[in-house]
Amino acid sequence: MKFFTVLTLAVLMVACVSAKNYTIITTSLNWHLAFQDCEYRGMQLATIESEEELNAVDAASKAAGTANEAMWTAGTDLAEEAKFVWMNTGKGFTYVRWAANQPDNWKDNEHCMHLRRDGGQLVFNDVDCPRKMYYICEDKPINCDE
Ligand SMILES: [Ca+2]
Repeated sequence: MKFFTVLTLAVLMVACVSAKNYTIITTSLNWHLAFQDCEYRGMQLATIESEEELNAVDAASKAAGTANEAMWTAGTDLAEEAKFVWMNTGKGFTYVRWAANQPDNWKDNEHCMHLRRDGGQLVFNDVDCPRKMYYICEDKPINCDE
């Protein structure tokens, strides 16, 4: 009995750290509507917290046939200029791959973070939040505390 309890806990712990499942949504929306739509779908706008996760997004965008499209993530510095956080976790960026000379807050009006492809590689850039583009939803995290 104890063995199975330990086994079950081990399985749950693996589930808690399992790779995120990213879905590319090929409807062009502004950042707030993209955030809202991922929630409506039972997911959340994507967070990218490691190179492995960026690689997973890269694979998902290629699989979706949208490799060269810009895509919203949940990154934003709307609340505090130059302090980028993931809106759905409240956490600061732990991994970044900014495009050259980004973030530049161009015209003092760029507060939402998207991914674009520079030289074949997905990179981060800050752009104006009302801009419409594709976006990435991810499965909501499993609550490991329950
Ligand atoms: Ca920018």
